[in-house]
Amino acid sequence: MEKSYKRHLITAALPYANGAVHIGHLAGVYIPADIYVRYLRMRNRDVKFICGSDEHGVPITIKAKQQNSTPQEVVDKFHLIIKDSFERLGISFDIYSRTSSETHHKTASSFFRKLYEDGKFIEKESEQYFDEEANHFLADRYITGTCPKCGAENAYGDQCEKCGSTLSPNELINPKSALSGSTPVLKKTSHWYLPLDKYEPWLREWILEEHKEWKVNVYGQCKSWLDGGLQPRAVSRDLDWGVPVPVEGADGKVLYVWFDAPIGYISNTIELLPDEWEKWWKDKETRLLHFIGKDNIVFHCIVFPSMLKAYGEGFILPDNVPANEFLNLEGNKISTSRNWAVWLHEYLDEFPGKEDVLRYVLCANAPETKDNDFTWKDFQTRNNSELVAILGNFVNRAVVLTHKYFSGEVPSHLKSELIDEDTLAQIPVLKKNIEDSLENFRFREALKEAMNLARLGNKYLADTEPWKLAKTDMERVATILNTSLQICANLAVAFEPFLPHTTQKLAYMLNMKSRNWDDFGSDSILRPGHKINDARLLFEKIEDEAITLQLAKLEAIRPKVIDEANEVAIEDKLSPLKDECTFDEFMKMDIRTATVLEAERVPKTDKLLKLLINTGLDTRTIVSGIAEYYTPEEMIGKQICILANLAPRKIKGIESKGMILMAKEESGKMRIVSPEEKLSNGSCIN
Ligand code: B3M
Ligand code: ZN
Repeated sequence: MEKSYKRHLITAALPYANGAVHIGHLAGVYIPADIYVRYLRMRNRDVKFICGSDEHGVPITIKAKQQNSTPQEVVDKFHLIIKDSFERLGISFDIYSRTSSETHHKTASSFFRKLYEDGKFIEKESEQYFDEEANHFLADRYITGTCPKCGAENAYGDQCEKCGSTLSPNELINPKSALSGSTPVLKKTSHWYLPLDKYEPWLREWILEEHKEWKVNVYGQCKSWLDGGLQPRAVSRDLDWGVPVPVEGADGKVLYVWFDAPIGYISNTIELLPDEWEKWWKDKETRLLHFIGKDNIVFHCIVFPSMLKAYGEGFILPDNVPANEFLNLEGNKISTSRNWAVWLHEYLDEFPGKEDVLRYVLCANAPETKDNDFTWKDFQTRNNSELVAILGNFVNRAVVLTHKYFSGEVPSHLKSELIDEDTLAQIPVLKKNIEDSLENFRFREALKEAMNLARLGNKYLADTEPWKLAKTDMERVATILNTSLQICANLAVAFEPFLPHTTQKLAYMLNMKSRNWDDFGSDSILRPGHKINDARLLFEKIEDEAITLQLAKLEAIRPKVIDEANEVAIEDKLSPLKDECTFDEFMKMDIRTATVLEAERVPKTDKLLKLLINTGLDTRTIVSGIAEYYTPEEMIGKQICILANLAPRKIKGIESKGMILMAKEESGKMRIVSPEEKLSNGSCIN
């Protein structure tokens, strides 16, 4: 926050309304964003916190199919669950709207329309998978197949969940339609593309030169995307759920969800501030920040900024995109489909009044620089030995003793000793540390420093022991309790961004009418004679039973999750035997010898070689993912074996006819398979 901005526009990733929110989402996105926003508000900054449900996209249509309902019913249900659970947790959005809103449809539609009219898109015909049984084009997520990178089955057309690679449907081996299970065919369709490649030089300059301060994980991901070369990206889809493409003759086409969703940030701002939204999006004195998870980096750092740039008319760009890594649960990746998750709405029902415990644990353990693990044991320990034993205990002792010795009135500072001054002098130091950490998105560190303030109070009471002095030296007791209450008042400010329910209780106990960040650091927030309210416990111990119950819930699912993990482990060594195939099925495969005539790298990829080969029957092109193992020069002249009757596939726009046989070792090393002695091209292998 070095530059001083007039206002801050903070967005948090729009959750997909195809499911509820779990602890992974919270730790990665919503808790850090909320802490930051509450901090800015405490500092009297002009800030708006924007979010809403992402209600388009294929996952929602898939969910509707699975549940035998409609996409609208799916989003209606989850929008409410998500909105309500965020509210209960105290995530303080200024607006939580939804992308099915009329405002959003209008905004996204006119955004597209302007880019279209300004000639910012290219229109391209391509071949896309089509399910002939269902009579439907298949979006990426509707196609599953074998991952070309790691060999995992059931990779999606846009991503392999096992190895994390971004894929395009044409790369999948043995594609299958998720609608009917049939093998899809390629069919021509026309779509609009945003030519990201044109924005590459500008993006390089803007990110790699001007935003070196971005988090290492974010900067690194951007750099690798940019170094890999950007390609035009389709912004429309053949689908019947979404914002219709506002162009004549585009029936059956909608905006790609990743085109419309980020525009949702704008639409929701418009809905919140119909008359002054433009100043929030176009005035250079607005600081825009996107809080997201690591899987959304490319969309927020590369695609959306390119869209805004293409639009022109002075849209600001994000000043920072503090993305987090992932949170695991009890040693395994959170899996929504297997229910390996802690769902926010369930937590809130099962742990009433413990909203801040979850906020605390998820912030203390946030996956800021690497993936982290949530365990129920750690949850219990942090509650019992930190929140209860340190923060709660200190506040309770200070308030109870004040009632006991001074009938609930803040006593005066009557007799100072060095320890009081030394203790109070620590507060501004801790404040400075909290500010520095927060401003650099180091929320765990900031929370730790806030906790150190409570530790300071505890130590002070333990060192001064006012309960022992009460018989002999009431002036010292008055001073000690005054000092302790000042620390309590500082805690009510320091913890506000992190634990808003708790600080509200604390402020009520201390009878504080207002809390300002500017007061934080002061040794006289509470005036002598000020009346405080009765002590109430801020936190309760969490017993083993509650934890056992949660663990039992997970244990019931664990076998499934473990099976999967084992499968992965075995596959990592040797891939399991495939399903049996009949002699006839094998004989269908036409495997032959061939010789490489020409070889070159496929531009902008690092794995692919384009080979021209002589099969004896013809000369043809094959694109193969062997560039990591062979240079083009090494390949020329080599005799290889190919699956000659594999249906042609387009890879990076090149038609590839056939597949080269390769042997792959456990370690990942690959070698081509050749006959022991050179044979004439076209010799059959069986
Ligand atoms: N709904 C993906 C996600 O929740 C997506 C974020 C949209 S932000 C514009 O990971
Ligand atoms: Zn994979």
